[in-house]
Amino acid sequence: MGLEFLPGKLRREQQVTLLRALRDVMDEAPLFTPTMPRSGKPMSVRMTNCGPLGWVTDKERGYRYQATHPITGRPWPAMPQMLLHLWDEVTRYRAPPEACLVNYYDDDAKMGLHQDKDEEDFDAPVLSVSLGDTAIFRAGGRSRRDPTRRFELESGDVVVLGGEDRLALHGIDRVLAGTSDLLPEGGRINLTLRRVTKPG
Ligand code: MD6
Ligand code: FE
Repeated sequence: MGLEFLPGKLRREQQVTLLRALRDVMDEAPLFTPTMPRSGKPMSVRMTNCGPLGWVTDKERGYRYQATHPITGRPWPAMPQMLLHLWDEVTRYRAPPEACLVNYYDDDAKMGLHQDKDEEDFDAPVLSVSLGDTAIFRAGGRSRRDPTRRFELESGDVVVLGGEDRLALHGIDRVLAGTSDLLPEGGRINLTLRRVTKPG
C-alpha cells in the first residue's frame, strides 16, 4: 500500500463539522507545549489528543502513549465519530484507532523529519487529516539518505502511511500563512490517527 495521498478527501462541510468536534476536544483537553526527551527543548507545535490513548512527550519521560492529559490528569475525550468512520473507510484495518494526536501549527511552527514508531502495531497504517492553512509536507524512506518527495497538504487532505511506508521519515517544512479561512485564528491543525496496541 505505501504512502497514499488523498487530496480533498473531506469536503468543506465535513471540515467544518470536524472542526466543531475538535473545539469540544480542545475545551476538555487543552493544547499543551510538548518538550523533547532529555533536552527538554519545547516543540514548535502545540498538541492534545482524543481517543483511549494519547501521544505525549516531556523531558523526563520522553515519547510515550498514556490514557490521561499530562496537565489536567483527566482521560482524553472520545474520538469524534467522523474520524472512526474515516479510519474504517480509508484503512480497512480490522480494529479501530486508539489515539488521535491533534497538532496545532501557528505560522512559524514546523515538524522535523521523524518516524512514527512508538506504537506496538506497525501492521496498522497511520492516517493524517489536515485542516486550515496549507503545509509543505516532506516524505522519504526509512533512511535519512533516501530521497524525499514534497507534497502541499491543503485543508481536507488525507495522507496514509502504511505497508512499506509505515516507517517512512516525514515532516513539515513550513505552513503557508493565510492560505485557508477555515480556522478564524489562522494556522493549521493536523490529526494523526494510530492503532497503538496489537488487536487481541
Ligand atoms: C503533519 N504529519 O502533517 C505531520 N505522521 O503535520 C505526520 O507526522 C504524519 O502526516 C504519520 C502519518 C501521516 C502524517
Ligand atoms: Fe508523523
